[in-house]
Amino acid sequence: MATASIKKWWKNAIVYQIYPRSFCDSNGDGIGDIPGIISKLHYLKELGVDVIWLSPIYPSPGYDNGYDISDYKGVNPEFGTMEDMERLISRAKRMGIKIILDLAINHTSDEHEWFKKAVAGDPKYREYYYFKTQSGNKKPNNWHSFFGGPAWSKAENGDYYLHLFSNKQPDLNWHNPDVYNEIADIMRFWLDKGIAGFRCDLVNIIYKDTLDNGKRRLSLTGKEHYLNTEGCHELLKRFYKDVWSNYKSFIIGEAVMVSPEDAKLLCDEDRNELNTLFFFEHMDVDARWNKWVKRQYKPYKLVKVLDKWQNALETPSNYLENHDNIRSVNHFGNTKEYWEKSAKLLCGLNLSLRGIPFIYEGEEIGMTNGDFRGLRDIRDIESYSINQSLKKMFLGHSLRRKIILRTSRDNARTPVQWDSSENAGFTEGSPWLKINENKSYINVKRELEDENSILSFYKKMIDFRKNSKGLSEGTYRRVASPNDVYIFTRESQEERLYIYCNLSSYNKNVEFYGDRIIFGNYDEDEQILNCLKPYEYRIVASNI
Ligand code: TEU
Ligand code: CA
Repeated sequence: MATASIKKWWKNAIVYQIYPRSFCDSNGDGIGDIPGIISKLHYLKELGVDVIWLSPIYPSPGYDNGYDISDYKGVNPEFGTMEDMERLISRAKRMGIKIILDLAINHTSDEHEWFKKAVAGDPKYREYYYFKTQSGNKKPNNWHSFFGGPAWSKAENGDYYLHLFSNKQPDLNWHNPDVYNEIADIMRFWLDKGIAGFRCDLVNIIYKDTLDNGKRRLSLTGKEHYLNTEGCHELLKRFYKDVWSNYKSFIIGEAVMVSPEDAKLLCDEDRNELNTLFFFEHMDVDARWNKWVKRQYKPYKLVKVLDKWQNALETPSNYLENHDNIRSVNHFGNTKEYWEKSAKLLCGLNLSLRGIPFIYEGEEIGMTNGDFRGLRDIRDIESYSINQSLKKMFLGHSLRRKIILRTSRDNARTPVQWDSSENAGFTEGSPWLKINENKSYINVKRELEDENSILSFYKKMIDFRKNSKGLSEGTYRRVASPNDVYIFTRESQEERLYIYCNLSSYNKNVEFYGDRIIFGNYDEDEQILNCLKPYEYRIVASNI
């Protein structure tokens, strides 16, 4: 019993994602860094965070903000030194906070030594990637890249290489045992330094079973050759046996395009692969055929998808926001009339679900999408690629501008708003990405002082969850409810909690179960019998 609970220390953790570039800048160069993170550890501790997931901190030319890694055993000088990193790990440890790193192992940067040696003709390193010699300009196959356009580009040696993301991110060849050994070694290197695990980027697409042409599709032609392959499962089992289980590490996979059935094969406990994973289906409820072409968001669809995943996974990972999507309050809330109320509702929802809650930097103060003036304010490589693809489809500037400003990943990457000063307390220099003008109101300092703020609500909610067996360990069951309202129970041996979430901007009549309201974002005077106000969140308890 004891070993089991030590092994699964992460099961009740509150995880906070830091996008280092945008978190806190300590030296005035406009870029967030590790000393900046260290300076905010007490803030995170106060919030109730148990685990920090750091988006990549390794050396990188930065075309994809660090998801293009050029040295897996180093620290990006923009972020600090290895000593800074060691200091962060030990300080956090002293405060009872664990650190997990982001590991992008589907691809490296094209500036990684391995790739450079490969292009220079070293036969050993050529086998680390997928190179193809072709006559003429015919690409080796018809696969698409995730960022739009073909998945093959020509290297300086004239050969084509595969890249499922940008041409600055060549895919690793996981058929080669040397690649496995290198990455296992890198994982041990960091685990020996005291980190607690990894968030493995794109982990379900690393192993390509063949390089044959794919069935032609509107986007991502070729995907049947690399999604959730048997080879991928074998690699994960090997990592689990050779590395992860020896360190009792927490391994969360980012799994693209998975159904619950695919996901279970990647993270059910008896499979000995991942501990849990990020699925995407709920983030795409308003996507038409990809996330750049949106349809109107319908809350009942979100409810349906969340319910499906709550029932499917042993330990779901719950999140409403990250560095690849727009801000959750823009996505699922109402920033016009109910900014505060809807941000609190989303907090309540995320922290009431069964599984591990993830909070993304700035979400806890209700940060909103960037207020970019035009495409010139955008830095994201994905937005640039999409712009190029849209141009090829003859879309005019104003339409492209509209699409990109609405969906760009930079919306969630604007610097964290610490106070209302000119650069929001993020930097003393000039920030790498435009800071939102609403910093004058949406900022940590003001919200710390206001007991009714979104931030105060997060603190109370985290505290509530930690002290509630029902929320942290209980079972989950959905209760029938009107459209756009999500009602479910969380039940432990002692208590049954009814969670009410009105995800709409309208009053909703509901039936209340349980006998006493114990938590929520409602206003005492405003309460109406048998009715949830817009974006109202409530927990009603009953003893068992
Ligand atoms: O994301 C993978 C991924 O699925 C997203 O890139 C997604 O396809 C994209 O955001 C669609 O808009 C991971 C990282 O989280 C992301 O930041 C990186 O750009 C990507 O991998 C490539 O390494
Ligand atoms: Ca800096």
